[in-house]
Amino acid sequence: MPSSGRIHHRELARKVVPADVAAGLIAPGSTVGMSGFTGAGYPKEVPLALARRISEANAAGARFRINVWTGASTAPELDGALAAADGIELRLPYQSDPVSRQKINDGTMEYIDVHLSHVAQLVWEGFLGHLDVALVEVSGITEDGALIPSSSVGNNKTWIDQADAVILEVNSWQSADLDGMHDIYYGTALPPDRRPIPLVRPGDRIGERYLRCPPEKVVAVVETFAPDRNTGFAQPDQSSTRIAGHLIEFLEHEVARGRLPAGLLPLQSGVGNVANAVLAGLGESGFEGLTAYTEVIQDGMLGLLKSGTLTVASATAFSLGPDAVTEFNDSARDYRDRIVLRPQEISNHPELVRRLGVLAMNGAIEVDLYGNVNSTHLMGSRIQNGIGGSGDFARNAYISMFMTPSTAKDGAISSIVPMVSHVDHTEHDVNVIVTEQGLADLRGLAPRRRATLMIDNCAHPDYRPMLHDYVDRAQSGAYGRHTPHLLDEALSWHSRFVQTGSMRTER
Ligand code: 0RQ
Repeated sequence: MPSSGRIHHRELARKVVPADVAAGLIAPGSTVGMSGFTGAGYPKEVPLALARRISEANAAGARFRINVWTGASTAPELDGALAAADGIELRLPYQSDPVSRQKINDGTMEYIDVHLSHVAQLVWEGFLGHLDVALVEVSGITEDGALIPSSSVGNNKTWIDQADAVILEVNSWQSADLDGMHDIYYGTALPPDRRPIPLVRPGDRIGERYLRCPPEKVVAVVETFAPDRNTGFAQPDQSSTRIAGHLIEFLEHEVARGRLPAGLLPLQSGVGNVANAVLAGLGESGFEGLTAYTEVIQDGMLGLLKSGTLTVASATAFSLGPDAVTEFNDSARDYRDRIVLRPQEISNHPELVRRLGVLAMNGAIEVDLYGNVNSTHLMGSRIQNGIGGSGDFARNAYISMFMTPSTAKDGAISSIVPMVSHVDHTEHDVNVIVTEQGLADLRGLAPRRRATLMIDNCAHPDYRPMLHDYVDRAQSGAYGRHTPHLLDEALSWHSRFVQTGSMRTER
């Protein structure tokens, strides 16, 4: 019998089983849609039990692998354990686990890197194939059998709707005060039946409080008591603090010029330490009455909500370091009216991002002279994480900003390069680039003017002469002078790094 007191539906209470029994219901070759988004709300015990079963089967000579779909990244108990057991054939739509990353880059695990707002549509359309099982963490089950979501919503609605069978993990570690924070919109449809989504302010509630799930579809329920596990954020270093400073000065300038309202427009902030540092910086600036229409609520955003600088935040998940997760869990009730957690096709919806006029701030790996951005690949072929929601926001934002330190690997790599080695966000979707050196506002500038600004404002001084030299020679020698490139040299910085360990030349 259930012991957590979180399962109030009789029939579902009778379906409680140990994790290894539930894992036994997942057959080799299955496609499993799991909950989980940036280390929040992922199933914690069934994937571990499944990884053990897969390891044993594979050690005995079988080839037991499954396809894993989620909201976004999860944690070591899910991605790490299944990847270490060689149990994942195909992974989508986003991950940031080091073991998985290694397998993907070794070519032994397939990975499809998808815009996060597109996933549900791809599944409904049937492009991704059949979904066998939905494995979803919830924080409770009501008397009527409705599911109270946990610390992320992600694609859970779609998984439950589309899968043949549902396995639930009911995690009583999750705060009971999450109840009331979610807004599950059931109004989406495929064309030609789509209707406008009736959301005009970040805090609007347009859907239902709970996830719907026919009880007969549930084949097992597992009770857990386990924390969300996320890596902590580093204290902002000098570089991140300077990036934050430039960005905040830019926003203040836009307000002073009358191009943004005093309370700005809804903020979106991406993953990583730099993004978190910008949020910390906003807390110390004079801005008030801010709002967020974003994908994840990280430590910095929780801090802004706590101080009252941020009045409301819409997202699909939390992404909190260990201290912030405990703090939030102890005081979830205080935040309940100011946080709305939505399915990721709504939190990241292009229609809504464009209508609200979101100010998008995302991390870049490298940027080229003309403003094309690579967010995903190191040296053109090694995936780091994935595009995540950055494209959903950047393409549709009111102002699309990208941030990166000007160098990586102790200065051996310039993050400002002649041509990016992989393109995620094109020059047409990118407005502002920020490094610790300064900020380049590329709006309204033709390509050659952008190049000059990128070099003088954003590149590291050590690399400026090389970049100027490239542009000067390209302008006189290129096939065309609109976006001048020297084709033999455009990616030579990357190949030099691969060969010598540095992008620098003696020239
Ligand atoms: O490698 O760990 O081996 O040293 O790349 O670099 O500086 O730790 O990056 O944590 O700030 O993340 C773009 C990856 C930045 C992130 C990215 C090397 C560097 C290091 C990582 P090492 P940092 P950060 C919505 C928004 C896509 C998803 C997104 C990201 C490693 O922001 O994943 O935006 N974005 N989602 O040394 C070669 C360069 C390099 C480089 C850094 N120019 N060339 N290597 N590195 N610059 C939220 C969601 O979607 C969930």
